[in-house]
Amino acid sequence: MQTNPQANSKLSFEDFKTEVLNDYKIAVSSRECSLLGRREVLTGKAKFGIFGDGKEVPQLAWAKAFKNGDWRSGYYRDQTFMMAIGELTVEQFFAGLYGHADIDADPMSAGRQMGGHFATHSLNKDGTWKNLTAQKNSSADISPTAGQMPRLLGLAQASKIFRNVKGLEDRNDLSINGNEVAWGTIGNASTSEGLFWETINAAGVLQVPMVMSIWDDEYGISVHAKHQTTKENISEILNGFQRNEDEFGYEIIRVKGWNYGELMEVYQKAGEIAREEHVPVLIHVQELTQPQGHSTSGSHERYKSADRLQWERDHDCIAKMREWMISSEIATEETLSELDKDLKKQVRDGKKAAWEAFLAPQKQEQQEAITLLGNLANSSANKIFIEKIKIDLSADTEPNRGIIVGAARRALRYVIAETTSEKRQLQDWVNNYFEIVQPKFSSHLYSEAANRATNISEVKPTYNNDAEDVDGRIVLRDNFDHIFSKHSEALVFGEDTGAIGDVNQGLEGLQEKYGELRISDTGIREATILGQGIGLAMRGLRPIAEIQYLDYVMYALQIMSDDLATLRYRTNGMQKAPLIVRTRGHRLEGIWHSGSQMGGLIHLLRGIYILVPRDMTKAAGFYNTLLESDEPALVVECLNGYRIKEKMPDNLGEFKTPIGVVETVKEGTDITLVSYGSTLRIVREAAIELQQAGIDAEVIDVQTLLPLDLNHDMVKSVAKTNRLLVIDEDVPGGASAYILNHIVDHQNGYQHLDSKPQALTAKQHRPAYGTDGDYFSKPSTEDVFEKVYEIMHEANPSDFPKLR
Ligand SMILES: Cc1ncc(C[n+]2csc(CCOP(=O)(O)OP(=O)(O)O)c2C)c(N)n1
Ligand SMILES: [Mg+2]
Repeated sequence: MQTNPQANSKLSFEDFKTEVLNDYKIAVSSRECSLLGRREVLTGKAKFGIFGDGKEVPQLAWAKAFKNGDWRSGYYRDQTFMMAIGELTVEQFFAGLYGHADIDADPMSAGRQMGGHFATHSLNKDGTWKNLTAQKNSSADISPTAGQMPRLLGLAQASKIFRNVKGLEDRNDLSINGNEVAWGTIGNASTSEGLFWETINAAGVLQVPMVMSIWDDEYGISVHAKHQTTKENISEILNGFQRNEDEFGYEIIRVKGWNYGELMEVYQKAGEIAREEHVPVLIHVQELTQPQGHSTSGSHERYKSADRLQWERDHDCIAKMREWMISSEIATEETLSELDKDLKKQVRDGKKAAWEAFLAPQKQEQQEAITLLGNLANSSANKIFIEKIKIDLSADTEPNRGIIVGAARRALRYVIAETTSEKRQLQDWVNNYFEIVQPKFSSHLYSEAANRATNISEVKPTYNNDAEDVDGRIVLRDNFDHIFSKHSEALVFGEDTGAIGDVNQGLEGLQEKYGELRISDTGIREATILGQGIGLAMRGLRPIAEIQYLDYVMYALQIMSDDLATLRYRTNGMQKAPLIVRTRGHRLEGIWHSGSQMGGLIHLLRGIYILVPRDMTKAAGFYNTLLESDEPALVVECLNGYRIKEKMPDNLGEFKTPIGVVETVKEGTDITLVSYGSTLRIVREAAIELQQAGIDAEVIDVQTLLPLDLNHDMVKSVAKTNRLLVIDEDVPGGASAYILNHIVDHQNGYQHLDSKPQALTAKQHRPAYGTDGDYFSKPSTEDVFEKVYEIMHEANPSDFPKLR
């Protein structure tokens, strides 16, 4: 791309003009979308609008430097970029704004995300990878500001892995020699978030091909830079990251966001540095504006001074580009005005087409409902009431689906006592409607492909006659060895994961064998360890991100919940990140390092599997299962289990623990005890003691909390014993309440119960330190024994007299 018309021949000046004009068209078209988009919200056709106006010109420059195979991780201002790379049309823009629940109409999210959240498709509709190096890629946006940063790190690091790790050379569908750049964008105010700083530091340490653009318009909604950024200048305070001859770091560049020529040069240069040298680049794009203010929720006249508003009008990037085009004789004022008019019309037409396409299926469904309501009215004693519902529905010229099916559902109440074929028809229509429409809003939380994790069958560990008893961590370590030799795309990273092979030596010696890129140490930065994993997984690698202790998952929890857990859902199954998060938790010592906050996790992480293996063989089996599939999971190893002896299986790397399947570890007839993880050992001990007291308990290990007991085996046990106690070391009302609810309600266990179903949990507070801290904070063998005994006493006081 030439940027200096004076220096060129006549012919190339013509080419240059065409290119600039084409860019201008994209910018104006994008601006028009923003202007009309706001009107659509204010007139009630769309719910909320946040647009890219004022940020158009730098995005044209970025799009030119962005190559096939590259990745974007950005935020809601990037519509012009998406249009410039050919991944967003005017109709699609408006389909997104209206929430059109069809992936072909709104390829960003099938209406699940508000407009301004962009994505491309990494997967085919059958769940298989597309050729990612033959297309331009955008990871799916999330709304929390700076939430795009951690994943950006992994997207960039993947290029480094592909370039330097042996065994991946033939994956040209995922990378071509690691030449891909990951491009991030963020608003100036969002650089105040910790995630921004954590990512910037980590990318500097890792030296990954990442180009970070900061769109600086001096505001974050109403809050000025003076409240956001020290010295009001993000690139100035990042100066210490600048690389020099002796030290690695960043290339930091500043540029004015309305200067088309300079922007073109800067983005070309940034792309080259990142792509060729694998060095991160930071571009501070200054002097940007917000012509319509932040979003449709407010007006910036309330908080910007008249001077500032005038300055923004004077520095509008499109107006500036236009002036420059006229003064450099690229186009005349008249040509551009004509063009503006045409573009306005094109956008209006696109908007209209999108609205009609959005409404068409709903109008058809409305007609179906009206016909059926009419038939029902004519056949019913309550005709007058049903007729009224029908008339109201017919009067709605722009009906949404809730209105349509709501009318049909309310009408059915008037014919409860009637039996007619018209009633049957409407009932069938409503039921069928939910079958078709509900998945539009609820599908793809987990994989729906044939190789989904819950479809991977169990393979039991097998043992030689002379199988050795070893520390649990040896089973894990030797199984990981098999994993890394079998899957060249697998890698693990975390704090102390590399050189010493994790704090419990479950990866001992593996860095020497597989190299520092595949078995690696990271800084203490849980959120970006997680993000690293997400980005690597989105690019087709199989990362295992290690969070040293379950207690410190809290630092990564926001990213797990907002980004990883929603990825498949928010893209309607068009992107995936099969990341395995490995951690260790449950009882050890103290307020931290003893965490078992499973209730919190299972509620915040729907979309991720949560696996709670009771020993290291089970844990290893989960890793083997997960690597056969492609879904994200959190595996919580028992922190107090690494030195406990387990028999060494002879089918390492092959045995698989099934996901969503419980295991009965002791059969019994008097009561069902359900537990998991470290607590299960205590429950098993208690069961032996109970046996001696004449109580025959059945003990079930749930093994996986998400999903829980897909085969409904737990209720079969309750049907036999008629009594139920769930035991765990979470707080009262945590995961134990979730399990109880599952058995009693979801599995209809209430029908079989002769005693009140109960839970035995840890205390409300966190566990105190030391042996007694543990005893008086978490359930002990005596607690389990006595709780079970109390239930039996209540049922049968003569056989089980009061204990204490
Ligand atoms: C974590 C989080 N906090 C608050 C918000 C609400 N919010 C949305 S945009 C925004 C301001 C962002 O400003 P900036 O990063 O400068 O981007 P700009 O909109 O100015 O381009 C805020 C506070 C959010 N989305 N996420
Ligand atoms: Mg801003």
